[in-house]
Amino acid sequence: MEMDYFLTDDQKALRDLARKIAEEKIRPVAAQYDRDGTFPWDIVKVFAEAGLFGIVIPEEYGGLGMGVLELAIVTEELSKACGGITLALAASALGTFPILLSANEEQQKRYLPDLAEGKYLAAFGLTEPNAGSDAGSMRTRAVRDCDDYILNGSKIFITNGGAAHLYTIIAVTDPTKGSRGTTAFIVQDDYPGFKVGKHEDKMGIRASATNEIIFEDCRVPVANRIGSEGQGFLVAMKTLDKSRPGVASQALGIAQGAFDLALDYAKHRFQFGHPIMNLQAIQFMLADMATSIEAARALLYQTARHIDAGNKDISRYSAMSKLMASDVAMKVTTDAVQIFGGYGYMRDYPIEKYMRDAKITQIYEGTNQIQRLVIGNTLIKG
Ligand code: COS
Repeated sequence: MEMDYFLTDDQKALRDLARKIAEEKIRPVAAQYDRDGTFPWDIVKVFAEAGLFGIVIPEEYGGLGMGVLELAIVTEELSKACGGITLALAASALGTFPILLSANEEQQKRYLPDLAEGKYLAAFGLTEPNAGSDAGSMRTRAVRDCDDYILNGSKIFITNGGAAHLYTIIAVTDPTKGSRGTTAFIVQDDYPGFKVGKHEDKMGIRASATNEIIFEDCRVPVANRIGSEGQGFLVAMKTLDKSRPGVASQALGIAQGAFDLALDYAKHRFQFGHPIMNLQAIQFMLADMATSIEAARALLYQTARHIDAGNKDISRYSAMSKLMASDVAMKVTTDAVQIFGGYGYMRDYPIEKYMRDAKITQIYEGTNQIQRLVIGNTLIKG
């Protein structure tokens, strides 16, 4: 029996819906998408029809009006089948958070209904070639010109890049003020001067689009500025505080998916005259895997509840949940490959993909070293 996390009937129904989509729609095509590295538009349609793009969007804008916990539950379920395909949904939520958290009513009215419907996808643009962990050192410039800002520069490793229609972009409006001189914008892909650059060929999450986004004198209306000038870094940090549990849930789903396959394999693989599950060496590995997965889930669900309850100072727990779940995912998927032995290393078997997909969760939305820094800073400040 699964651990009882005291989910409501609505949360259980959403979990079951996501589980059904994962098993019926995603699992059968996961290996093909991994091989081809193409974007899963057919699955995006399934997500949209199920209303999943609206999970965290208020009902008044056509969403389900739910929270970080429900988004985590769905992301986890979908990621059990494929952590890459799931990102089309999770990265759109990441791109939507700045609008949800910091945009004005007019902007929310203009954009949230279409995002909730899944009519188009969103993406988040913070990272640059020379501004990764040191996000505050970004160079993309936004210069005011009457009723527009003119953007120049580029953002890299943008998840949903090229697939999304809406991009929440952080750019420098006052280069003398460091991170306090940055501003957030909603940029549409049909604005003049918006270009999609290099498409990345990745180790894992290959069904996810990762692209460079280039701004060449890209005109963005002042009406699309989120908050006031100088608040860009804050918008980004508040976004990451809400979205990092999403990475944790992706990592958790990848770990659980790999564990389920490894457990099944251990029960059916015969060596020395009996299933390898009878060997304590294998049992102990699976016991450790199951324990660490459950611990990561408990921290994630409690973090999500803590955030959804409207508590302030959520950075610490958000970072902890991402740190723990992604480290668990890497360890569990590596051990799962080990249990499969030589077969596990072969692409004919589904397990090595989980290990490749897991790695990014320790890196993006802040490396785990940055998560420790964020946690450490909250410990210093008390
Ligand atoms: N919530 C609200 N405010 C925050 C905040 C948060 N979570 N984190 C930082 N701030 C504020 C600080 O309080 C500070 O405000 P003041 O200027 O008023 O003092 C300001 O933002 C700058 O903070 P800090 O000095 O800590 O910034 P640093 O440049 O040292 O960087 C880290 C902080 C490392 C945490 C930040 O750069 C970061 O998160 N990097 C990783 C980026 C990342 O996750 N990238 C992934 C790509 S996005 S998918």
